[in-house]
Amino acid sequence: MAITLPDLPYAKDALEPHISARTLEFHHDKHHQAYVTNLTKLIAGTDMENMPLEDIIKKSSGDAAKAGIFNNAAQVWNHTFYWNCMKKNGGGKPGPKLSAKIDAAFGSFDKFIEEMKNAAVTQFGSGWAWLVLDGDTVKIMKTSNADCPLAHGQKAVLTIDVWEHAYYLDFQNRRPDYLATFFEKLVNWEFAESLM
Ligand code: MN3
Repeated sequence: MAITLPDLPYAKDALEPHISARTLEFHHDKHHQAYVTNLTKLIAGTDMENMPLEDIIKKSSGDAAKAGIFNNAAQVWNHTFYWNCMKKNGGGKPGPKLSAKIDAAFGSFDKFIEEMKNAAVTQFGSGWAWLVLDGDTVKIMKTSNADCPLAHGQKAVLTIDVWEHAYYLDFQNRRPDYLATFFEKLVNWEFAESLM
């Protein structure tokens, strides 16, 4: 199974003025593509060459000798998932199934947003903030660099890329502004609900 770069699920300018076409040109066409290209080279001729991406992530996780494979494979997966977590005219509130889980876990939607933003803003350096499904319960997780819930037996429901390349052209160093915009204008709750 060849590892390929999936198309963005929207036009490059669909998220403007919040996330620019320029950011998506670099983020999707250069960064995401580079992870695909690197992974393809790293697994060529190995027993991982024909594995599904999820299996490559699980098999290479925690193996220091396969750190390069893990990092690139997880970044391929993470970015594909992240694109789906945003849409044109996003924002609003989750659907009924996810809302019920969020209320049960955090007390209220507003409290969840506060905690998710806090996780994302306190992720030191590069990484990701996630909402994950752990059994029947949702919880917040943050990961460094390429690490992802799949490597920890968790199911991702929503993610925010907090590597600087995700927001620097549009927000410079203002990560909190990027996070506020993500939840007010971009988040695709229909996608998250579809995973319940
Ligand atoms: Mn990124």
